[in-house]
Amino acid sequence: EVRRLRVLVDMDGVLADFEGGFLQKFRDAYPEEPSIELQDRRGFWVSAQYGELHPDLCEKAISIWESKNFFIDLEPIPGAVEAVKEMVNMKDTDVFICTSPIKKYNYCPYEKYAWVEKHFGKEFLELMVLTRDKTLVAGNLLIDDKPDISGVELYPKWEHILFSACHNMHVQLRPPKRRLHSWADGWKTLLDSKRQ
Ligand code: DGP
Repeated sequence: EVRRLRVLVDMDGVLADFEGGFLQKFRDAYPEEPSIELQDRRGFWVSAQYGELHPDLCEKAISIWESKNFFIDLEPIPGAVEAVKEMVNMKDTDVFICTSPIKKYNYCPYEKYAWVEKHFGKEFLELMVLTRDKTLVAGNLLIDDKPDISGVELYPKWEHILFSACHNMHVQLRPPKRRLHSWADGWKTLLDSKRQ
């Protein structure tokens, strides 16, 4: 008898380059406004850091990801598509794409499905989990770039692996919390460490 390993993979910042796509579209939309280089990003919430630059910039930032075609146009994170395609074909491994849509629902949920179909193919639509509360989803691993993941379940089943992103590079992890630095980092070793 083999226990299967269930891996939950986040979308924005892990599969899709939300930060890069945001910066490019923000600069195109507001060429006269200041913006934040990726290396200077701090904190998960983009709108919070832009709001500190100038109060008007909070809602201007939000207008970018609330726009049609923002999510579908995101570029894949380097190595992500190859890694996840390989992961789904691994023995005794189940993979789900676990993502929180923004609350303005006009485009985001539709475009997240369309993005997965575009970059992975129709079969991968079966793996989609859209939820605003990832603590409800049971899995062995959650690979996610958000440093603090909380919700109504105080004891989530998964171990959160922090996927490195421009905004979390300086976050000091509390042991035994672990990072995956990129898709070129040892994700197979990480999966193996959870198998028994
Ligand atoms: P997830 O990566 O699955 O936890 O989804 C978080 C979503 O929130 C993702 O689409 C990125 C987006 N996001 C990033 N910064 C902000 C922000 O400042 N405000 C809001 N409302 N959403 C943000």
